[in-house]
Amino acid sequence: MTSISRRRLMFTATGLVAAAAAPRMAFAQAGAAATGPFKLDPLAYPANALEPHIDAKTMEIHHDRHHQAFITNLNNFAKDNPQIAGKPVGEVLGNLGAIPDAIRTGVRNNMGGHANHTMFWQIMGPNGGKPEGALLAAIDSDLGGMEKFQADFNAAGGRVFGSGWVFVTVSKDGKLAIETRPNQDNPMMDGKRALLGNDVWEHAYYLNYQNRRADYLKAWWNTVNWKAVGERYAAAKAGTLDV
Ligand code: MN3
Repeated sequence: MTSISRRRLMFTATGLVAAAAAPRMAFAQAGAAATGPFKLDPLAYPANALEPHIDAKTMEIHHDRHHQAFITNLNNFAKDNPQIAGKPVGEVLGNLGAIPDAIRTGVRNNMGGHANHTMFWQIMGPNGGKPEGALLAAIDSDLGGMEKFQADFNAAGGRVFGSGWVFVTVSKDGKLAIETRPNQDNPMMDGKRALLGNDVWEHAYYLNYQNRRADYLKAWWNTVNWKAVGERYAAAKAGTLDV
């Protein structure tokens, strides 16, 4: 995430904002009714930019409705629990035990969903290139090279029962691992970070691929923005990767 969007996630429900983030806040409010501290960033590319691998309608429904629902739910929780908007998302998800019982599951699901989808939009894009440099070296040493990595990742995504995510997690020393999570859980919930991840909820692929998750997993690689993933890898090693 950029530093500006990270600051935006730190807005308090009292409306106090970091000065540097104020212009973006004003822009966001001009575009849609302000309903709370959590905001949905627009996609950085057109909804049809990932066709034919992911169709525009799927992207619109996924971003504008599914991700927006997490934001709306978080803003509702924040009305009575402004503390959930007062810290970076990674800190809140890393300490869910501090969240009141009544909203803990809701925060887990909706803030996890917000974090997962923010990452997901960021690591996709048209003309995504190929992994390079330190990232490619880590893929070779930790995941057995691109071919094995992609086959193992697709297999792990295929094994997720019901709804969930398949991730590549990255440790602070840059070590990579393929891991899955159920529902909208995120590696930040156990102190890790997602380098990249693919959404294997049916809403991510059902319009185009129906029940053929394996075909979606295979095609999805055409949408990955390796430049963005490389930047996330560098940020993870620097300790600055947020969601
Ligand atoms: Mn989704």
